[in-house]
Amino acid sequence: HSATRDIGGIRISPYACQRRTTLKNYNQKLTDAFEILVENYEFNENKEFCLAFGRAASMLKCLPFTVVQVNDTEGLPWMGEQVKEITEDILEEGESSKVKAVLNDENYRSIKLFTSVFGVGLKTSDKWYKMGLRTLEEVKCNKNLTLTRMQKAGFLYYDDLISSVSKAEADAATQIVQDTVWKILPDAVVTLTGGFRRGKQAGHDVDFLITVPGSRQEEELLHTVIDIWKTQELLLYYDLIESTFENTKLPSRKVDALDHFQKCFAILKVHKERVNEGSAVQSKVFAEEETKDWKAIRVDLVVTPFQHYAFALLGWTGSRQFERDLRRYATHEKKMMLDNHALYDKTKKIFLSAANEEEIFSHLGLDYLEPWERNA
Ligand code: 8DG
Ligand code: MN
Ligand code: MN
Repeated sequence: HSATRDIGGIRISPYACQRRTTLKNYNQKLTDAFEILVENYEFNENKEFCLAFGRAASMLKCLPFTVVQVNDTEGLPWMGEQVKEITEDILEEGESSKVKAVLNDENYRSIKLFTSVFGVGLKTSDKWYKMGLRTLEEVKCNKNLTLTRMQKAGFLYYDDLISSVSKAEADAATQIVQDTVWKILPDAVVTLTGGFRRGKQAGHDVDFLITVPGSRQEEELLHTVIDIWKTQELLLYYDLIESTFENTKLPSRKVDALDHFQKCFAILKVHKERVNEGSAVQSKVFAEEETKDWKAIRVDLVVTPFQHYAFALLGWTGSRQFERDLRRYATHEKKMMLDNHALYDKTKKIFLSAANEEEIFSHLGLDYLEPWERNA
């Protein structure tokens, strides 16, 4: 199952953290199909199948060639029977009946639609589906529902939030975050993380990591940032979560565990004049649409103490599949525990510190992967 194979001298490891996966995907037709299945199994809470198709998709993303026949995948890790069957259908018939069935499935379509609203997760979607609701209009008109503050914002800014964030918009958001943070603490380090750090040209949000080298001045920072944005009327929504981090805690065993840093999930008002798309299209849109000269953009801000910065950066850069495999690798191949805060060596019973990502890879005995090689 977890065999390794050589392709043109390139060793294909079952761990995504031992594969260089850039955004150049030669097998997008297959990986798109698998990711639809992953999503559907996620909705149905089938963890095993979720993992199986997720790993297969991630593996195909690193191949330096297009798979044209099932034989091309011979000996690759994670190519189980089910995966092979679907691969065969797509290669031979151009599509998979199983994937088509999912795309036409009423439950899948409803959950997909409902979870596209910021603040709506699986539980809420499931509830709405079981109430017989099928469209967002039906949800909005239903008088019996009480929406959370987050969901209200999700509906209010729905159109802006479902249209993906461009790199230019991410840069505009970065300017706003840096301007504000540096006004308060000029020494603070503000780093763009998430998909944009991996080189993606579009994303569903913009992720930032903030730290202050030296003293523990970071604790009040986020509160002050929020106050400033409020007076500037740039904050459409925010949820500030205080840190629950303790230095002595061992790294979490769970692969998908959330971290304990102070963070803020926000919707920022980004004025279109701040967005430099590098074309004349923008001003045209601008002229036709007189009423709204801004776009609502989802922003995640995470604040970390300086000594945990490298771990947080590695954790928040993603991709999710890369992170999962990195932790799995640490646990099973190194008897170490890794999470967004720290790395613990269970054999030596010590925490291994790191000033940058390179040092974490080195502690784990891994070749360093640049952020743009982590698109597993
Ligand atoms: P996208 O926004 O372009 O869709 O992709 P992304 O940037 O890769 O995904 P993301 O959902 O914004 O998450 C970025 C990384 O942050 C991802 O590898 C998972 C990681 N992450 C944490 N903690 C949390 C958390 O509490 N919420 C979310 N959404 N992501 C988290 O380490
Ligand atoms: Mn993101
Ligand atoms: Mn995010």
